[in-house]
Amino acid sequence: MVNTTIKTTKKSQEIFAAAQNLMPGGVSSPVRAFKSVGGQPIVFDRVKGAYIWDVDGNQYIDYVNTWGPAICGHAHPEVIAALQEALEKGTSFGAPSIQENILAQMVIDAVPSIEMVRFVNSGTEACMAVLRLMRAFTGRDKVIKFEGCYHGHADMFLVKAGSGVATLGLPDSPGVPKSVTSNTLTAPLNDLEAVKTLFEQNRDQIAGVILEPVVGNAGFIPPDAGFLEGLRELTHEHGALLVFDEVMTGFRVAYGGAQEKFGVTPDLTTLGKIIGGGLPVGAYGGRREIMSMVAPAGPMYQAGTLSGNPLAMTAGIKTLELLQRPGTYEYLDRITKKLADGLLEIAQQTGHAACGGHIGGMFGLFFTSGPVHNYEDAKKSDLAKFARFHRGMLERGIYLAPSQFEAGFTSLAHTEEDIDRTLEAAKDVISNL
Ligand code: KE4
Repeated sequence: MVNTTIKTTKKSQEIFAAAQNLMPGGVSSPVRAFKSVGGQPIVFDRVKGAYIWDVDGNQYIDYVNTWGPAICGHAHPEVIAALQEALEKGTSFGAPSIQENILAQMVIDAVPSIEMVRFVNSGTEACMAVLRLMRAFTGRDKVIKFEGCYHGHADMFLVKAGSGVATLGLPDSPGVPKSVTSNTLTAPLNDLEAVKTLFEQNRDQIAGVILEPVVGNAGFIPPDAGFLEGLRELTHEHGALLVFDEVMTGFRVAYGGAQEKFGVTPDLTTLGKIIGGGLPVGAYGGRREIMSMVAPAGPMYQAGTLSGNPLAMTAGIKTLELLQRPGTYEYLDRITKKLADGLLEIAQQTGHAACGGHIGGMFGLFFTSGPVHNYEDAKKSDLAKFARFHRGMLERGIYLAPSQFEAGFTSLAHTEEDIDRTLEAAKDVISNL
């Protein structure tokens, strides 16, 4: 049993205080600042397997997994060895490499919708490019996204989610002109009628529909039965494209992603996180006739200095090789189910309104009776209680995502003992919430 008693976080506090003078909010990405759960973020010193060590020497069991990529466990020895070998050959080529061919073939073999793929450097880039491709292929400008879904920080996706029925997007962030988001339509998740209405109101103007097939960015919200199938039918009927943003779910909920798990094949897919094994990567891919529009094969322009970086490709190749080993997803499902069901049981047995669940190596817990079918439902959860839960677990050496509107992640490195330790800490924390 790992000893995750937190002694002091003095060094974390000193380093984070200095960081705030150097970088906005002291972080390189907003969610890391712990704004929505309060308290100070811990500063990582190193990670290995299922564990984090902070700069004060405290050890934590990690359920953020660097937001998904570390599905084989942090710093897997085989990934590290492959990277060490690749490093001897240089850090960047800016030219074709065999590694791109190898990873591209693995992605094509794994993901049902992908016949051709383009590598980029982040999920945001992948989603930006796939939106341009949807528009280029259909000649239409409008796109439907869902409230609470996150597709990176590109202007056209930063849309104020209208309450209730779908609305024309209004900028959610300063600096995003209305002209950019006016073509972004929104609908509540799991609401096929709202999507039908949008198609009727914008006949022949909608290039496509993009969604997280299992939502992780509004907390964990799986698709209702028939929802994905309904979107597939609607987009076919209206000559629009269906795009699964599998940056988070790709290789996480199944080796072939949510599209394999649910048996619904989109026209285009975005990927990221796991396929880079922890190094910067993104990708978009789909039917050959659509991807053939991408420059230089076709006229739709998209480029990147570090795209297809040999180190990211190497880490991705080794990670997918590890994930192909027999029993991977059965193990992930088993330990994640034990964790998610255990947390829910503890919350409900101690009288808290709670709901949640898991799919593959992804899980979530809301402090609301639920059920949570969409972002509006998710926003009804007790955010203050979640913040206290997060803080209590952190103080007991359990590192959860610092926001109610994020999913949790397990890895092949998490043991039954780690799960038992986590549930033991949760019993202590939740009973005192
Ligand atoms: P990146 O640009 O952060 O690589 O990917 C954007 C993105 C696109 N699509 C989905 C479904 C995603 O989950 C993400 C990024 N996920 C967040 C965590 N929910 C990244 C963490 C962060 O923003 O710091």
